[in-house]
Amino acid sequence: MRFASIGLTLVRLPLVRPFETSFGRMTGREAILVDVQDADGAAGWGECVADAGPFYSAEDSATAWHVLETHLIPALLGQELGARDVSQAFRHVRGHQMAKASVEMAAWDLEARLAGKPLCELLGASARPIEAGVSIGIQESVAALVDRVAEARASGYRRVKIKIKPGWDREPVEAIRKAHGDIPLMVDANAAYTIADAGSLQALDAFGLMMIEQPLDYDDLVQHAQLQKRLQTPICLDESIHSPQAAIDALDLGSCRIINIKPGRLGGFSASLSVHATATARQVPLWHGGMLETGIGRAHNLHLSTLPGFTLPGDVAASKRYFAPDLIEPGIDVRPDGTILVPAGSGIGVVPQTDRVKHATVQAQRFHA
Ligand code: OSB
Ligand code: MG
Repeated sequence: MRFASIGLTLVRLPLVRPFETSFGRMTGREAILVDVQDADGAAGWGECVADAGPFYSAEDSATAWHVLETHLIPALLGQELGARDVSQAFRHVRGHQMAKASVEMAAWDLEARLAGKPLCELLGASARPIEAGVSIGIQESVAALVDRVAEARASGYRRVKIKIKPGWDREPVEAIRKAHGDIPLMVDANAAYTIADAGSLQALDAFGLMMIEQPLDYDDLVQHAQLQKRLQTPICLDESIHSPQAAIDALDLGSCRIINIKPGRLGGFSASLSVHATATARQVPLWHGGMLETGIGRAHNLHLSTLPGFTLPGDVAASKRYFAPDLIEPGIDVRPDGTILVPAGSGIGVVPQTDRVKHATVQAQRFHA
């Protein structure tokens, strides 16, 4: 495929409910939509998962826009490349995985559309229903949290993840176990603890959690390995797995027993396929993470989730939990059995609604070869 033009559109959407993690409270979501077009005007879509501030990782929307405009888009325009080669074309740029992933994933969508195939087939899998989990933010009270878990269960979701931080860990977990029994339950700390807090994390061993996600610092592997030795509950790494090599290092060191794959965090699908290969070769369970994506990024996530190594329910929930309305129509929905169908059709199977994008647009620019 030849990259004739690339468009960037920064959108800002209100969230249906505020989402609070140990790193902050989000009431809206920013995203850069990327469309890559060939000379005939066929388009592939991607979504940059960087948000307004550098709180989950070092990137934000402004750094992503800058790196896309100044370094990544010029490396692609006019080039004849397959989707598999795009990440190589970005090798000279260090870091900025979310910016890289947004355009790399758009290239995968375009290549699949040009081949008339669903994206999951280009990725080496085939459509299957995806087991959906929910991620529930920190609430104003334990009672409110217990109610949110009840709603998620009533909607059919296959597992519940709650956000924790020091002072909001043992009590909410205990309350959920009391009210909801032995449901598949896990916690995500988003790097809120230090190794000195090992005692309060060990206290969670009593509750039979599926895993504790990213308890320690966002780039740490060594202390996670020390902590894992002291915990019965498996550690799952999210933030720390920023590259295929980090996944290898984490498993060699014993820093985690489960990995969450987010293509945005890893720099795109090629890097995600590499982590998938590493984990499946070592029989390490995988699940697909989420970044409060609009329907565009959500569709990408569902296609990647069809790969066989994704054995645990992912953070792939229905559109209506995030945006009303989503940028795509119809939105993505969860079925009563707690699974989500991969959008059918070629590529990711969805395109954004032009009027909704226009309404949400903050800034837009198109670059030509
Ligand atoms: O750590 O998994 C995370 C959302 C934004 C940033 C980081 C994370 C999350 C979530 C929500 O947990 C996942 C989702 O529902 O999209
Ligand atoms: Mg996480």
